[in-house]
Amino acid sequence: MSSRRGFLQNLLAGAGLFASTKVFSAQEMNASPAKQQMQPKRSGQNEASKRAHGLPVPVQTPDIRDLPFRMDGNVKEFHLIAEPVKQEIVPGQVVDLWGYNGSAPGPTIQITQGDRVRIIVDNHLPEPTAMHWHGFEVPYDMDGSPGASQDPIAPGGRFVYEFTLNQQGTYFYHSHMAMQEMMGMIGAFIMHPKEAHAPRVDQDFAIVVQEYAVLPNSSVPNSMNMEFNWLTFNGKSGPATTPLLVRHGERVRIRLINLGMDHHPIHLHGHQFVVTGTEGGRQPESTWGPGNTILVGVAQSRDVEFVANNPGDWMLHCHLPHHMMNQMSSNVGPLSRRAALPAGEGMEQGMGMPRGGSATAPDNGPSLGRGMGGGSAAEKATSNSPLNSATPMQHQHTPGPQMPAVDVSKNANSVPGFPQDAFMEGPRMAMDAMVDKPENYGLHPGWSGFMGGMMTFVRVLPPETYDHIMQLRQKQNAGKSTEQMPAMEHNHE
Ligand SMILES: [Cu+2]
Repeated sequence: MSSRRGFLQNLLAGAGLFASTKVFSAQEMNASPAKQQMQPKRSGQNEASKRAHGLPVPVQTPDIRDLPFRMDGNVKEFHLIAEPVKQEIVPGQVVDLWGYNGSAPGPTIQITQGDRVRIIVDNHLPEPTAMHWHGFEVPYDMDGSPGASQDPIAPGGRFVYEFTLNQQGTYFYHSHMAMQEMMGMIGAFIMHPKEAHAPRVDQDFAIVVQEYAVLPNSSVPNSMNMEFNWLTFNGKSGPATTPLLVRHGERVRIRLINLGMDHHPIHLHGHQFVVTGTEGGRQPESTWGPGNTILVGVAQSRDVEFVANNPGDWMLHCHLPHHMMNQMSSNVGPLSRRAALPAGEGMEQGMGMPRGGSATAPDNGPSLGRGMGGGSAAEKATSNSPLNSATPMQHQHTPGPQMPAVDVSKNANSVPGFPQDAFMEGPRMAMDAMVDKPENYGLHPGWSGFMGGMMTFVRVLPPETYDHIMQLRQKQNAGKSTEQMPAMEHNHE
């Protein structure tokens, strides 16, 4: 993982703005304006350090690395490798996805408005791919639309994209093969303005939201499903998502990016925010209105900003109920309360469990009803609609005051629909330890039992706690080498 300081050095070296990076530390870059005013002015500050306060802070993508780059003259050169990846969504749940450079979503790319950028894309997939730069105003032959602006990149092949970027905002890159998108092939592409937007944010985060249908007995998502059981923020489901850490009083931006089959209403607890940007870039301040839920539609991005003026560990999550859960079918209903499920052929057939191979494998076609041949048309159309039912729907009148008193804790099983949220205290506590990391320091005991799917925390912390967690994180990262460019053979003519 490249450190923030490393990123800044690269960013600035690339932008060619400053000869020396000594003049501003990561701390100075992140200090809130209020905090800076309280600190006595240090001697030795020069023009550069004053100007540095006008630079945007680098974006953090929790659980996802930044893509490193190198300078080739005045060109920032990146190297993306489209490849199969093993993505651990929660501890023990490793899914076979397709992504870039070892993760899905792929690493985050950060550039500055005006940069000349070269991105070498290698295809290590067994089928053709093409890289589309979503919303980029680039020459047509750089658009990455297969069959139109270019031929697809063959397996083992390479395509070199190069363009100058004059936009700013929250963009993304993705494969332009539809079903490859459903396998995870997307990544954030942040275009920073040369000068930070006002009011300047102290913390800036990016979250890519994705969804997968991973059927029982399979590690490969069924890219044809319309209902999803694994919902992710940056390739992790709660409680494995890494919280967003901010100091009390800081101004925060969160950039949400969605590429999947659903639109996600993302909700923040404890604060009102304003929407300051879309996939088209910064929005004029006259459009900002308060809210606490933002619908991030498919192929859209939304930037929200707020002042973290309310201390606490605030949930940030998609509010679709099924998207706040993991592996929904095994969480709900009477079966979820059995210590061990009775095994048998009946369940396998009933749930359409693939036996070997993925849901997209040929042997599983008939059992999952995805035959596309003439035979499928012979199936009889059926409907469960009440309108077609022989018995008309009956209205039930609730007895109201005559309702007998029930001790629900003793008679839970007599309540139709029970259980919906079946948990046991033991596993809950154990899960806290399983997902332990510096960023989770001090969370409420048992917290992890209530986090699933597209859920994380915005932790608005006292400065001391924030600093303590940063120290813990530094300790944990000590000795880990920083990210290098992937090796490649490439000649510049
Ligand atoms: Cu959702």
